[in-house]
Amino acid sequence: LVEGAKAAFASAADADALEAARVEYVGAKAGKLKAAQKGMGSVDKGDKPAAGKKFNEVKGLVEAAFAAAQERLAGSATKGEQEAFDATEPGDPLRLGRLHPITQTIAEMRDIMGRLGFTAVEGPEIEDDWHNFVALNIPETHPARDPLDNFYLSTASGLAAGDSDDNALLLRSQTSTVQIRVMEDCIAGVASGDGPPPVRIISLGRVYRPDTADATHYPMFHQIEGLLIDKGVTMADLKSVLRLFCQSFYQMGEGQGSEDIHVRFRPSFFPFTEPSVEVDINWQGGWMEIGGAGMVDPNVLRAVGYDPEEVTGFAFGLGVERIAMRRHNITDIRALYENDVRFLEQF
Ligand code: FA5
Repeated sequence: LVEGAKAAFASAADADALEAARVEYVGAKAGKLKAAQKGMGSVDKGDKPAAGKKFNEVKGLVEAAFAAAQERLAGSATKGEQEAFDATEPGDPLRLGRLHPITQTIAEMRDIMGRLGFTAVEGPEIEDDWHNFVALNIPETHPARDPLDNFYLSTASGLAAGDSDDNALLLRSQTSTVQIRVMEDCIAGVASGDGPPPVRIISLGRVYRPDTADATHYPMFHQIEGLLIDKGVTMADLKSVLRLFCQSFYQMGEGQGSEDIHVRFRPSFFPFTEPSVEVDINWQGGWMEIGGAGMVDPNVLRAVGYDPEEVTGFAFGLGVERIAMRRHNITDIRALYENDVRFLEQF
């Protein structure tokens, strides 16, 4: 029995084979060891002590053979694992993320304008009626305030969309709101003796309009706003700054270089600038509108507490996506927000 058990356990190649051998020899119901124990009943009374001793000896040997086989199999399993792990193999490469092209564009724009002396400031994306319209000289009847052209948020009082309520809240439709906030702060600064103009800021951030998405429109996009207020600021300063900005931006890119960048100013109208212009750049054989600009309207200067006889200023607001599209030859703005990794990993 001992020899048979030893051979069976030693030849078991895997856990299943060992289990079968275990059932055969030490199984609690029909194992050979159990049968031998039952056979003890027919042994003569006088021989019983010796037979019992012998049985225990056999049982010990069989169990030891089983334990040895178990250990052998466990050992080889670990060894197998060790062999499968090869420390010299090259590891799985870590997939590095990268900044979204718009985030990269914003960083570059901030850098360029910083070198021109403009400090970046931020404003809230949820705005009130005053900063988005009233202080920007946009009267209550102006079509830009149409509920269909803005994302109004219902107000605590239950008033919504376009109601003449100075507390009406909306997702800002332009970064020009930040102009007002900065000028208000500056006036407060003057009042508290913190210092007079110049104001020289930019603000970069998201704006929202319920525009239907097409190749050049998206309901959420980014603008870069610029504002300069000082004594004797003229339209010539505005044009120079915008030209320098565009030239520097396209010089930094690998796409279309600055040598073929043309900036065109078209007379236009904005309630908060006078005179106003629309700014275009050449692209794909035509012109693409990138933003609006102009001299800050005296009414706006007055609304926040400046004396328009003393200071003048210019402001501009440009679409960040459109400017980035020309740089990277992206012909559809929607590609920027589809989160297709094959597209995004090219930047
Ligand atoms: C304005 O938003 C004015 N606040 C700009 C301004 C600032 C004028 C300061 C004067 C002084 P406009 O609505 O034209 O202007 O938008 C400016 C630019 O934002 C557009 O030229 C375009 O480049 C971009 N833009 C407008 N709507 C969208 C849209 N739905 N998707 C992507 N870009 C857009």
